[in-house]
Amino acid sequence: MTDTKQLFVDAGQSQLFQNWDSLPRKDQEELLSNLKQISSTRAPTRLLEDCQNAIKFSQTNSSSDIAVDVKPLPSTSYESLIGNSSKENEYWQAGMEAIGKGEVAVILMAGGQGTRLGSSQPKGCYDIGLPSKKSLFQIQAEKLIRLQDMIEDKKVEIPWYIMTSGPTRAATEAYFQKHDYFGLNGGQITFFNQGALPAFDLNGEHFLMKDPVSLSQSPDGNGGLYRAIKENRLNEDFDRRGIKHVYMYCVDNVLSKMADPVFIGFAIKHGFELATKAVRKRDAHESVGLIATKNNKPCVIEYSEISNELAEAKDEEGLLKLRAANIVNHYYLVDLLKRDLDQWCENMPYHIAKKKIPAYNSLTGKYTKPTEPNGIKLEQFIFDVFDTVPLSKFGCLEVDRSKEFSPLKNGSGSKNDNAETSRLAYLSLGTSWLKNAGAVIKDGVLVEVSNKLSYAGENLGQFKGQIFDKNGIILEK
Ligand code: UD2
Repeated sequence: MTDTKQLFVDAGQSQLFQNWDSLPRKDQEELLSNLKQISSTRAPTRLLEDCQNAIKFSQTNSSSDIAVDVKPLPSTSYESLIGNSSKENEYWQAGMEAIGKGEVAVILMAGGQGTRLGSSQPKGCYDIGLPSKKSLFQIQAEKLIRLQDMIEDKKVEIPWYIMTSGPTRAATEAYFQKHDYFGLNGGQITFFNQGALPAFDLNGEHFLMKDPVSLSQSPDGNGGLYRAIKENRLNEDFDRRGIKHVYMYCVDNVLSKMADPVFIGFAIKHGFELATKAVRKRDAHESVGLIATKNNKPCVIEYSEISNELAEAKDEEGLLKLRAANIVNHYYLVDLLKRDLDQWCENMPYHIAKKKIPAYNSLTGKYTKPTEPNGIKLEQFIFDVFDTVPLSKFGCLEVDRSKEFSPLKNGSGSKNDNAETSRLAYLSLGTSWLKNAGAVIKDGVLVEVSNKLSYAGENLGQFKGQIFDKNGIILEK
């Protein structure tokens, strides 16, 4: 145990042992065990180096993105479904064929703590105010159920891997158990944890302490998915189940098309190893990453790291030069995950977020609840591996925002991306499906169409001619 102490002292962290002699033996052991657990994933010197690199990256990045050669994706890697559904059926068939052969799995990233939303529960449990009161998790489960039902002549169970973090794991798992997995077979759902990283002081030189025996830690970002796949040996599980294609998505998007056969078929038909979805950016400063190329390699420039200049840059038609908004919907060929996972885990950069982090000061023995940012949290971004894939193997499918993207990010009373906008987007989409199926919807009326009944607007012919003249109706299977 003393070499753990030495490891941290040698890394300039003697502040952790300021009160060592006055700590009871059990607290000394608890502190060392916590430090050993952290250093077993990454040496303290490496973590401090990562933080310094992230600080440098944040200082240079937004000013330099004009300097590097940033361009929209070439047409060979970009296709739009907006007003162009000619290929949609072909992609749908290819995707459904893969799902029918049991080759498709879904990975959900649900480790975020939803601080902007202000909810203490995991985001997936959130009730966005639908007449049915269904949560995001239930809506996502019901889309899987409908998709499984559409596979003819055989029972297919689409494996659903749910990444949680320390703060979201117990509540998430308990929620699914309480609701008996919303009608799915519990055996097709795998919960796994992403890693955590210590927090640093503002100049990145010292780890912050949470209390006398532990460091302040937070989830390692959605890019922690790759290390979590490795640590939880998911690639072996994919092999056991014969999975070849992974659909990965973000918990807070109520319109996310679980295991989307069109998207998977798009990647299969083009032989893409990695693919992502995009919607048209709403305005120059929407909080979304922008899918582009940097020095001819695929990339996403995050909203928190882009210069105003580049975010507002227009092309010769007066449109935003970078308007392919990332919606955290990605496709991975499992062979790519197997081939590149280790180097991704080794080489992915860290990004900094300056936060107000409650901390214990070992010098004064006092706890602080800062009103201004007092520290740095490091995180990895899931899309930081895009540049390791050649453009010929990378695809981006532009989809209709009204059908596929309405994120729940902000608390009530905010301008957009909140429970109200999510609720309206979900109800409007279901109502548009009914109209297309020939139902008569009175002006101003919204109908909730359960995804167990319809995945993307199919299977609603029975409502042709039916009149819907009041709100609050729920059409269940
Ligand atoms: C994400 C995208 C941004 C844009 C926006 C649209 C990234 C890095 N940024 O920004 O480009 O697409 O969404 O809505 O993807 N998560 C974890 N573990 C973590 C942190 C996050 O699982 O440690 C999950 C989180 O539960 C959510 C997703 O990753 O499902 C997005 O996370 P976020 O809300 O932190 O990302 P945001 O909105 O800053």
